[in-house]
Amino acid sequence: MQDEPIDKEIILNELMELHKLDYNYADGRILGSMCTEAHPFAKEVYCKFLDTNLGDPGLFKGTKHIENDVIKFIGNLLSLEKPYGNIVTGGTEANLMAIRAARNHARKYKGIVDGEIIIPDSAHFSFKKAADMLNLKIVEAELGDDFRINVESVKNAISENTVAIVAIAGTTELGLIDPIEEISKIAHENNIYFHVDAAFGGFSIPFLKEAGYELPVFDFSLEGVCSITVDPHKMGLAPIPAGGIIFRKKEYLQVMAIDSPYLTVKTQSTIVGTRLGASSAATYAIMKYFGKKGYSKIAQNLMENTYFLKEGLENIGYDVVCEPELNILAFNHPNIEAHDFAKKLDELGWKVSVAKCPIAIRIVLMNHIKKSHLKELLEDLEKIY
Ligand code: 0PR
Repeated sequence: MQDEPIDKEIILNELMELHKLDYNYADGRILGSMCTEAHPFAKEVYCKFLDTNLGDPGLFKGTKHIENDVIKFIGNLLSLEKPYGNIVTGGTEANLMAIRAARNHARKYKGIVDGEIIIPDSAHFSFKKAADMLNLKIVEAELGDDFRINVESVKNAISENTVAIVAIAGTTELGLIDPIEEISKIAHENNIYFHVDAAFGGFSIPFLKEAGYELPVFDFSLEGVCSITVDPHKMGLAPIPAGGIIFRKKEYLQVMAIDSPYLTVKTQSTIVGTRLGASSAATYAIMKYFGKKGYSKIAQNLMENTYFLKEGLENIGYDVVCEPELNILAFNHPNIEAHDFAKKLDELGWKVSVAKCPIAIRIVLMNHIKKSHLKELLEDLEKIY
């Protein structure tokens, strides 16, 4: 750091030069991201709440009220009348809170010391971080031929040390929904905590279902579901960072409570201490601004784009890995290995990612990818074929 102060304009120029190195959502070239450009109104609200700290909610009662309202809005969307939870930094922190709640609950009420969590092979790597931090053993449940969790495999994986079962509503790689109703039943019968990771699908499945799409049940209407991750900074179009963790019962927060004697609240259940109120305010704003109708329109439009890309790919001759259930599409070149294929696309400016299970190019059709971008992409793909 230099000794003397520097003029604002010089600093800003320097920063904007570096910012130019970043890819831009608006260019439509970022094809593997679950985040997208936040709505301008959400960003405006975000800036107004930048100094609020929900780590000490007694000082920011209005913003705490906003967070509670957002949890209520999201919980109600997920068929839960009286939800508990927090707006956190993202899906990773939300999943970590869920697994911590499950571990602490099992420790307190069942005396489990060496806990295990059952996660599908398709689970996001955040569960591996959670297991590492919480000292839990991971037991992986296999996927079926349809790339969804194999229910028998879950049953077989249960042991006296199981503290949680996890299923996904909108898998990271393929956007598929696990058979959550069946797993909820198994979890409930065995009195095991059941967490649903709907970080990606939570802000689209409810709206698509209402619009007539036939999608499976994944929410709190299933009695076995104890918590759900839903991220506003993915399909919710809120600014980063905004993850959501919703719990069915207050006791899941209580088993994580740590004394915070000198704060305005005497216990804290979140992992983070000082934490942004801006994320809650921006999520509140964008949820009110869009309403169910607005989100429904976006979700349907993204599904139409997904089908448009699928048809375009199949017309050229590419192999689509599976019928898309949400707005993620995975495909392969008949002769070029996926990583080499991704490199070729990168040279043409397309930023795609490669799924591992199965290995394939994966495209997340977010709001910044317009039909015109897809047409350009298909033209390039036709040349490579
Ligand atoms: N759960 C699921 C199902 C996810 O897909 C993700 C992230 C998480 C949890 C974790 O969420 P956070 O990243 O908010 O903590 N899925 C994407 C991934 O890691 C996120 C992403 C976003 C990746 C933008 C790339 C990118 O450019 O693959």
